[in-house]
Amino acid sequence: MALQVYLNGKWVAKEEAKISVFDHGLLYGDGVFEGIRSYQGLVFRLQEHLDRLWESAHTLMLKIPMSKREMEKAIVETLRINKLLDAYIRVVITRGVGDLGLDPDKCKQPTIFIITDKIVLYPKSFYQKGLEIITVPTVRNLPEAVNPSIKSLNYLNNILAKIEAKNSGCAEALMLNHQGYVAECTGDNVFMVKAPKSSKGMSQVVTPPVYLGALKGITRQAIMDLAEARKYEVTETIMTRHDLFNADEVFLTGTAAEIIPVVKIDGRVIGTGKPGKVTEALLRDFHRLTRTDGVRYKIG
Ligand code: PXG
Repeated sequence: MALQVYLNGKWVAKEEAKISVFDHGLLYGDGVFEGIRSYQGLVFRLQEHLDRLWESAHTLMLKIPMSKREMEKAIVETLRINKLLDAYIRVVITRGVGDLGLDPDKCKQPTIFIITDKIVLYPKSFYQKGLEIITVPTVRNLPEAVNPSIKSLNYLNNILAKIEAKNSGCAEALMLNHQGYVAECTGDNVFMVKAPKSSKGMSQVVTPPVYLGALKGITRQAIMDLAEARKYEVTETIMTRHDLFNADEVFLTGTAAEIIPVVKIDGRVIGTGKPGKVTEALLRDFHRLTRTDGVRYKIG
């Protein structure tokens, strides 16, 4: 059976899952989305993803015409119909069909769709050897212009950065904010690890505060919680490229990537040049968490 897509309250075959060329999601990037994972029949942090989706929509004054509970049911039903236990879930809400003008009030009905598909994992070598990333000229959107906390359909800022990274032979870009502080990567948050300050101390796990221009990542929060459980010193601190260059470990977090070690930034080797112990411990903890924590569903 062809993959079934939830589209405005119905399930349709992938080939039939089409939207209007007058949809403002397409014409203007006017809409919001979430990327969610399920692991062995458990949807990871679904409530957090729905909360963020509703918050993004609220800021855009886009009223989602269903409740979070109904959305949860629609997501789980889509997974069941497609018999997917390990899945990537994309939930999209657009402003809907309007005319050829910006005015969102002309759009009477938001478009809602849910795609569930097999998860495409990053190459194993990223995790084993670590990633080389590069700082790109495109700065992260100003929070005062398009706040990076809104997970909107406007991803050109990130796509420009991704193109620049790939032009330089890197798979991921480090993005700075307009003041030159580290913000995040194109689809992942950034962390650094510093060795304990004293022999009795614990490793420090540091990530930039979201107000500097980053998405409040759900994986980011999970990692901060896991790092705290390990008694690491966890802080949200402003940081520069210099801080990252001189960190003992750097890693990225995101729904698709989970945790990816970074071993080189702008030609500078990070730490030993190999994935670090703290990164590996947190990745193990995260894998355990995804197998125990989530909204459970059954197929068949
Ligand atoms: N920053 C940005 C700009 C993102 O888009 C993250 C950080 C990490 O957030 P989460 O909540 O996922 O930990 C994201 C999330 C994809 C893909 O297909 C991208 C994301 C999520 C899922 C899939 O590249 N970005």
